[in-house]
Amino acid sequence: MTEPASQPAAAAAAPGPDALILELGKVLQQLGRNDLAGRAAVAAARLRRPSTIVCVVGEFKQGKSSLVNALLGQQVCPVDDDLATSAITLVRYAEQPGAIVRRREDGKALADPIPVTDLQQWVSESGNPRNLKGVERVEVTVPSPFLKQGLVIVDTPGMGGLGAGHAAATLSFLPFADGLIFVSDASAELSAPELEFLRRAIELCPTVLFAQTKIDLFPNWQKIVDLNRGHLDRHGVNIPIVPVSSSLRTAALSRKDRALNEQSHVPELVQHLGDDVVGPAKANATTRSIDDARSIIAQITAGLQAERSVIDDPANAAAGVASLEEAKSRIEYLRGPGAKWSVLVGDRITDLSNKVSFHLRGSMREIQRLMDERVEVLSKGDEWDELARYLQTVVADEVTNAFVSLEQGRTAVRGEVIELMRDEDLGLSDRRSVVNEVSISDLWQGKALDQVVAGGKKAFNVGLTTVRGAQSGIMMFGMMGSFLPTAAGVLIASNPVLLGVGALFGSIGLAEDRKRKVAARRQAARSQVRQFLDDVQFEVNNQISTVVRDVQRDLRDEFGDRLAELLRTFTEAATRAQQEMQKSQTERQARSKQLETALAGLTKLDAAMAKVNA
Ligand SMILES: Nc1nc2c(ncn2[C@@H]2O[C@H](COP(=O)(O)OP(=O)(O)OP(=O)(O)O)[C@@H](O)[C@H]2O)c(=O)[nH]1
Ligand SMILES: [Mg+2]
Repeated sequence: MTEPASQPAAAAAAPGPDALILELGKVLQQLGRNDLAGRAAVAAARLRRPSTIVCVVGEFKQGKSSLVNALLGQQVCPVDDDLATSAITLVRYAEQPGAIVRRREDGKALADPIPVTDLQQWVSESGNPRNLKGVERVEVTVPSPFLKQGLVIVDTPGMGGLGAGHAAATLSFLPFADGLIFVSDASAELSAPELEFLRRAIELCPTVLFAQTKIDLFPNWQKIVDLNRGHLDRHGVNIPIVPVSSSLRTAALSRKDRALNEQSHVPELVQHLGDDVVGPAKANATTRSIDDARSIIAQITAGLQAERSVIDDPANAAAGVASLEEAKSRIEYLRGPGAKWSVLVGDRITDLSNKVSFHLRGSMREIQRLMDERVEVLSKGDEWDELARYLQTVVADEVTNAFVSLEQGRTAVRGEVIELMRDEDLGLSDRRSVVNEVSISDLWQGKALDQVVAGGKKAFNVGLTTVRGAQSGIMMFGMMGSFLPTAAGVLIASNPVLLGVGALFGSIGLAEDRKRKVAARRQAARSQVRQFLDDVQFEVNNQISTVVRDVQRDLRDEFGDRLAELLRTFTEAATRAQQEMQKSQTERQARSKQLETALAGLTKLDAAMAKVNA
């Protein structure tokens, strides 16, 4: 049932990136390098299925959950006239259907597996009124072919109602999404808040699509689409509008009715997702995977070349082996806890964590000050509502900034370590030795990757490109869950403290003659705001510590693994060279020939890969 996202161009003569990496995998197996073959397999998997996050957002009851189901081709997210979606739901591919509820109980983070059929009890207002169960998000896996290409679809609670709370919370994770489907039904034109949301969303997310839903229900839908096009143009929002009907799509799928499927326009939306979201993600994944594969080739080549130069130059064999041993001990040292890079990771990550927390504390204090000023002149209940919306928005902005800074900081630290690794090798490369033929420092590739930027985007977006998509650390380290500030989002969107303040003021104007009462209420409002800011800060700081711990561990693992591979490469080269030196000249010549062939094969493979990334 799935529509192919973007068909590759007609079969070209040159082998594609998949085939090249597959071939490299075979070579590595033959060389007995299971460790590197494993890394090549990861690169190949990323190529086949680059992870991309697409969020489905919109006001209440516009048909978001229905659209998610229509895209999936099965009823996964609960839909109803009165059942409002109340929790963020991530849907991704797996052979087996399943679901995990992530929630808090007495401050403890829980992850409970539940049957998919029980979703309604967790993600809807009726099953979990006022989120008493403390759900932060639900992660669902389904074997839907639509998701197989690596898409993660996120169904979100409707915005509105509670003020801008949900909108603000949703905006706070948009920097981490690759695409956004904004949903508004064809019953009416876009409202002012919807337009305002879209205007901000296009600054935070690279691809925004507008799905105008329920066109089966509203015969006038084309007129609404035209009016909305005008509104969007006037607001400078240039995004595709796709009119869709989830009901027609569902009917078409169950009746296997092709014409009806076209009429639902859902295939058009799928096409847009393929071209505008999955396509670019695939391109990024290809660049990364090929770069990874090439760094493997560089390393293997270095080992084989070192061995060959020892064999070919028996007079200098001892010196050759000695310099290989030196390379080994240098790498051993780098693997130890005292190595500069290891210390640097620890220091920089601590600095980063402090910097982000400090900034957050400062901005919360500033928000508190501004709020105090505004509360001082507050006189009506509905003014409070507006103020609360403002508060939620600025707080969500600061939470977004904190997470974006974390990811940008991670990228910077990684770049710095790569730089340091290159420098660490200078001592070796200065010496005239066989290992010098291939400098170890050349093996630290990947810096350029961190500087991948999308052309033509706004300056802010350029900074954000590193935090999302298949090339980002979030995906690389499987940290998507901890990076999406959903817990903070839930807190911002539906904070009982904030909701209480509205009631405090009521909707009646506060008469001057009740001055004392007014002062008391203002005082109460100020302390409620302080409580809210404290709660958010506490929650975000908790998440920052988790993320920082993960980042530090993953960076150490990444470079530790690379060093272990390198050590093995040079150890094996030294051992084999020594063994060869014991053998006859004919045997040595045969080995030299073998190495020459292997090296020629690797050079050819590398050249083909270079072309892919050119
Ligand atoms: N006729 C028709 N009805 C639809 C369509 N899409 C959604 N609906 C109906 O609209 C209502 C709301 O749909 P949902 O998918 O739950 O909307 P939602 O945006 O997820 O709602 P919240 O999560 O509560 O904000 C349900 O009664 C759906 O059956 C459509 O394409 N055609
Ligand atoms: Mg819903």
